[in-house]
Amino acid sequence: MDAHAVSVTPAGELRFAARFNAAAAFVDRHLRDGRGERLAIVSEEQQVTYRQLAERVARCGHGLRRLGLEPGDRLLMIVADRPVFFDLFWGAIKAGVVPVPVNTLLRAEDFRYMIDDSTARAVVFSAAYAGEVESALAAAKPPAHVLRAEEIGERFAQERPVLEPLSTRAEDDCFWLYSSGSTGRPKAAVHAHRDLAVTAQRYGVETLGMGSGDVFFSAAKLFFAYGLGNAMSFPLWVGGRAVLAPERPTPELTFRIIERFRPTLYFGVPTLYAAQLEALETAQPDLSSLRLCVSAGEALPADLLRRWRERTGLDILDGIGSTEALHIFISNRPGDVRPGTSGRPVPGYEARIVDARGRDLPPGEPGRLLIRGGSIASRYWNHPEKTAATMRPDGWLDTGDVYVRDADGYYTCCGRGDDMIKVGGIWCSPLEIEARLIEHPAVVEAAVVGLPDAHGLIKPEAFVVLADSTRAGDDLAAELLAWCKAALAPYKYPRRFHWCDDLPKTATGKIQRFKLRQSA
Ligand code: 3UK
Repeated sequence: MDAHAVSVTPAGELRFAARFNAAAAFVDRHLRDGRGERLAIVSEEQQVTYRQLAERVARCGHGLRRLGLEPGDRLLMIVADRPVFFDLFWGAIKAGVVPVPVNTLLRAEDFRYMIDDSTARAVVFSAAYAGEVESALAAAKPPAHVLRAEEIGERFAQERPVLEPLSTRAEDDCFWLYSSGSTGRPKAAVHAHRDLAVTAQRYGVETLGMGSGDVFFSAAKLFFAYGLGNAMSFPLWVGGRAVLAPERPTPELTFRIIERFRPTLYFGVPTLYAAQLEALETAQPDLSSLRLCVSAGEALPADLLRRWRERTGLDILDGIGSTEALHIFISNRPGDVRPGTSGRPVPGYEARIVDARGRDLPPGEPGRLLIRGGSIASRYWNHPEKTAATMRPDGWLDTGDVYVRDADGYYTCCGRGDDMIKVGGIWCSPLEIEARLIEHPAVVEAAVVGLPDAHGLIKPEAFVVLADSTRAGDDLAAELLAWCKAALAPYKYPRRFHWCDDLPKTATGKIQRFKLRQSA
């Protein structure tokens, strides 16, 4: 097998050449395959062909080396969704440098922590984040190099446009992604070269059915493992086209981009689908280029999917992924969607649901979700205990999620392990109550958390965002209570309603239930 080649066996297994550098497979391969003049990236600012991309990546790799970065050194990237993100990410990988893209929406203290935790040799950031990043740099142990993303092109313009990829193995460390849990500091999951190829093939090709004709638009940004796959590694794996937009993803922005660049695949998160649906009450964007929508990051309520289908005629494939697994490992399939579920394991992944003692549970019984497959991070950087607890030596990853499998093999999310509520000794999923609440026309968003009652017993309480905030009050509370009791098991109703203007969320749109618990 040629160096950096990868083949797919009839069973779908990926076989890697003894020498495999992901940048060769995702970027350089297209020049040999005659795709050099095709567009790899389009945006409102810039277009990049596969040939230009390969040259920019090579220059970047040379430039990083010239600065003195060596194989294994970390390059912390706080970079907006623009083509230079690709240059830096793949240029680093080609040179053996480890790119560490981080959430651009974080604050100075988070960046400070990541600069120190990663002992990054270089930090590169986009101008938009200068305020927070400069404060972080002032407080951190100084990295050897601080680079501006806007200056990379010019700075490395004189470098050679060809670079032999560092001779790595498929299982060698390739890049890191920080994973922010609900508690404690973020931890960096260390991913290998092969993880990018496995997710692109197993989920992208075999589950989504993506091909070279697809145009990919992800509302989730590149710094998020979800966006990194959707808008970068997936299109590059098949020689398709990525659509980038650096702005905050609002319904207006996503509609404008879809009309202008006519993507075939759109990747969003439930909160944004909800906002888009509201916007569709008045706007009539042309969504006819889309063949499929994808949702991940948190469970997509069945009612949201139903309304999206009704409004747009398009399906949304909900799937669960994680930073540790790199991308989606349980998913609905085109033509096989069970609303309210995450679907079935993606080819190449196995899933188990176990009790507190690690014993497998039968269908219908909720338990901890474990998964195994070819894209799981080897470890958390510098956290041997957390690695041992999460990425088990037998290959199983503890997702921290509580799931239930039905008799047909479909998996349904019951919430995070720590969000589940025991009511009268019975497991109760906050998501189930939330899903019911948002079916009510007065409710825009809802989050349910377990809070102690007068007896110190944990009971569900609801934090509710209303379409019309003047309706807040006892009458509406009574109405919502009856609404819940009409459709849910008797113990599954909110004991109290808290009216709020918005819900606390992570940068990637997940509701932070722990914050609601703390604030209450
Ligand atoms: C939750 C879901 C129900 C679940 C991600 C797609 O979200 C991603 O990664 P993170 O590390 O979070 C992982 C956790 O988020 N979750 C994600 N998707 C779903 N819960 N239904 C879903 N569809 O708690 C999981 O453990 O931020 C998503 C691709 C790559 C990703 N990294």
